[in-house]
Amino acid sequence: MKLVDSRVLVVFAIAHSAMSIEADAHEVAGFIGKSALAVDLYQVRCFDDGTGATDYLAVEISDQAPVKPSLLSVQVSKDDQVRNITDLVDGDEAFSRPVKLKGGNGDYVLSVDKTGAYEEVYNLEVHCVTATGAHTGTTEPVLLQDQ
Ligand SMILES: [Ca+2]
Ligand SMILES: [Ca+2]
Repeated sequence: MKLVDSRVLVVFAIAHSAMSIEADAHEVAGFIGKSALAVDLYQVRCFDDGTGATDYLAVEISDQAPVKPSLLSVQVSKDDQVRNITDLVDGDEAFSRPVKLKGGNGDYVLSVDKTGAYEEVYNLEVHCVTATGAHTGTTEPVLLQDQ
């Protein structure tokens, strides 16, 4: 009887940790090339992992060292809606304010661009959020275009 109990516990622990990972924010480390016209594209899917349906996708961007004159921005789009946010301070390790797009469950496209011809390193933080502010199902962002 004790054996059975511990097996159940192990299965529960694995399932629980998988859910926790799914519910956490997803961070992407990116690199964008020198061209002033360079754009990196990602796709993220929001879904109900049992926490609840998605109300909006929130994305933050952090312009990492080295410090360069160009500013980095991320646009979030779904259906006919687009929202933009820019990290105004390069190399301070702090993220921009979150850009939020109320698009429900489904696929969102993130595009990262910049204001000048400098190579840049950045991080993105991505969360699908319910109407009550809980983190819900968020897939690992897929890189669609790397420039
Ligand atoms: Ca930088
Ligand atoms: Ca910053």
